[in-house]
Amino acid sequence: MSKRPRTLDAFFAPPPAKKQHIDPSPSEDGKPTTNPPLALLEAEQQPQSTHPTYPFPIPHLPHSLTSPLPSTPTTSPIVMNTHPDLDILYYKPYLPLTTAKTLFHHLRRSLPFYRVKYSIKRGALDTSVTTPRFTTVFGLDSSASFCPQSGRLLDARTPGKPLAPASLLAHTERTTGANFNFALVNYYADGNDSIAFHSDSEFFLGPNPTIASITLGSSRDFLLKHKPTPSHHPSETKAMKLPLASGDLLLMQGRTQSHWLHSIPKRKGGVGADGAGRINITFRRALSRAGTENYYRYNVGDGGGGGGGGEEAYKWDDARRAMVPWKRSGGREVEALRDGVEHRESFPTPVERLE
Ligand SMILES: O=C(O)CCC(=O)C(=O)O
Repeated sequence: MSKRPRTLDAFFAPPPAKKQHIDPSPSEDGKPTTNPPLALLEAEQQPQSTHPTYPFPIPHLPHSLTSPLPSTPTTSPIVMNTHPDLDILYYKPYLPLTTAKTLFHHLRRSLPFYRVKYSIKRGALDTSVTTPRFTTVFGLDSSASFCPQSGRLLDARTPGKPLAPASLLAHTERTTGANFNFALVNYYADGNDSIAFHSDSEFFLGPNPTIASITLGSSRDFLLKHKPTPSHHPSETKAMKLPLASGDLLLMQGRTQSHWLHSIPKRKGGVGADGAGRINITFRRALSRAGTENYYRYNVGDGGGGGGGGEEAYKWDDARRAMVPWKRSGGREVEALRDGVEHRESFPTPVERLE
């Protein structure tokens, strides 16, 4: 396997050029594509990213997958701005179907995921809740460069945790003109996984954050409704439904996060139409240290893979076709964990989220 130096630059540099494979299966337009079938993708030897808080090394996106990323989106976006405070560009699709499918399988196989636990007060009782989906976070952490006086981010391009889908992030920046520095990746294993109405108007993203949200795998409904208004606008009660499909991109911008709520409701009948589960990637831009640390703590814990109070890490098991708890074994993985424990810091209370 080719070894690359473990510098931060290396995380953003494209992997060395590989021979292109032609996939005989047709794309949406009936022509052969340059995306490799999964067996070939697996056979590719990919350089890997390591970080003290990764429970295992993470392979880069294969060159055969990133090189065909089109320089412009497949379609012009649908502009959604006729409702009050709504400002969304809906690229349907953003990625070709075959690229989205290969990316889905690669990310599900490569990334450590976590099942977030938090506690809420129900009457006098503290109740523990497990978020019904898998999540993981890449990008900035406390090792990034912040202004000591204001706490604001100085160097947005210095990754704390290297971004696994970095080339996709760069492509999304080129398409949308927005800047992002971290990614939340969600995996919905089946129709029972969901996220309740909430907005991504967290303090550390600034007042009107721009968020790019990409769907890979099964289609799921995405609901949008206005936050309560003094005039009880009908968009508060009648939710808008977008049937997000594999390869779609939603760019939520302007006043969308501060004035609207969104959700992925549970879906009857278990898995989606193609039986595959769904990955959602949201690219965001963090602006301040405290919020960034909170966000990591909330979504990943200490990233230690179940050791000493962090969230338990899960990894996709191809044979069992399910996420299984990641178990520590020997060698490099143990080293990474040991390093992770040494780097553990104390964090303030978790970011509040509506579940
Ligand atoms: O899965 C999605 O499309 C939405 C995800 C979301 O709203 C979030 O993670 O904040």
